[in-house]
Amino acid sequence: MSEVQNTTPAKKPIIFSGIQPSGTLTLGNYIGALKNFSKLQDDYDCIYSIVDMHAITVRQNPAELRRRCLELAAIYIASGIDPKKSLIYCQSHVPQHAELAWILNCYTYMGEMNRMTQFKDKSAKHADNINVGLFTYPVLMAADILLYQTNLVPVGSDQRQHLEICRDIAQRFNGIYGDVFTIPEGYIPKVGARVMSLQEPTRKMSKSDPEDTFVALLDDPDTIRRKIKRAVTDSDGEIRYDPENKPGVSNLLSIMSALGEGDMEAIAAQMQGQGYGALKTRTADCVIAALEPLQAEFKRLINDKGYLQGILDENAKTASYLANKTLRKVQKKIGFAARG
Ligand code: ATP
Ligand code: LTN
Repeated sequence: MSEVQNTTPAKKPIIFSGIQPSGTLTLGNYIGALKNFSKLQDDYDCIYSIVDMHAITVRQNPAELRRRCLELAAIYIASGIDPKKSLIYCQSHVPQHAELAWILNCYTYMGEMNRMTQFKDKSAKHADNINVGLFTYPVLMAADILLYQTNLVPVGSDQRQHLEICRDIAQRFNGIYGDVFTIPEGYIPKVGARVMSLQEPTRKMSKSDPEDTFVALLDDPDTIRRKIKRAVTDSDGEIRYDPENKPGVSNLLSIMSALGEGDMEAIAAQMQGQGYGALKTRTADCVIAALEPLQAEFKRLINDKGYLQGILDENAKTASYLANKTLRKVQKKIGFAARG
């Protein structure tokens, strides 16, 4: 008897990630996260959210927040994410995120949240608005990830601790109710997982810091050149990869490496005997060339608001359908009354 051929295509593993529309995207966001999003879309079913609910843990101007959400959709697409292959949508359009986050809040301990370093950093930065949302931010992030039975989460290394807590919450829940959630893994780049500030190279480059500390994805070539020229280095004059002792120079070397110039030591060896001026010129050339195609595509897309809105609307429906499957399962497991 011949075997029946299974014609159902194998289900691809699932990727979920999100970026906050909390400011102009930086080179750090690009190298640490965004650059990898489009690369993964052939081998995974990818879901990329514009996490506006996370963004409001810090006070936002309403008109700007609305504009930035649409801009982030355009940036996602301009970076190569194909909205026909991957889902791009606003987190606030899919109410299941908030619903699952509430449930998971009841399975997360104060002590766990108290250990989160991002909460400590952000409370210090926004001492006038240390709200409860900022405190439970990682629980909402866990809900984002777990709703879609995510296998892999591409993020920069600053999100490692949040991913760990997400896995802990999922394992705790599964321990009580059986295998409800897939336990996700992080996908953190080897080079460029933590791009440093141009002005204080011992701190992470961040989109909510002052302008001169970061390169914005949409900065024009002159601005990029100027910002990189002014980047803080050191006074010993030697081009060498040594993040401990030479954080500024090492940051420029890893930016180039992440953008495809080879490994840091090799670039440093090629540039032996040259000064920091040459290093900065080469870094700027490399960044400008890497961002140029994205910027051109962004300019085209941002003028087509109807198209962007259509994608967000359509994809939110699909995301909501997928999210509902997990949410219903969770509600049933914990004993919420059945619906008629
Ligand atoms: P904010 O300053 O508003 O907290 P952010 O710049 O840290 O924002 P997020 O929206 O929180 O950006 O992060 C989006 C993605 O970019 C995450 O995967 C995060 O790990 C990554 N990322 C952020 N900053 C860097 C950086 N300096 N280097 C590498 N990856 C980064
Ligand atoms: N907290 C993340 C953004 C984020 C996220 C997610 C990333 C929110 N939800 C789910 C990956 C998966 C940050 O970068 N600050």
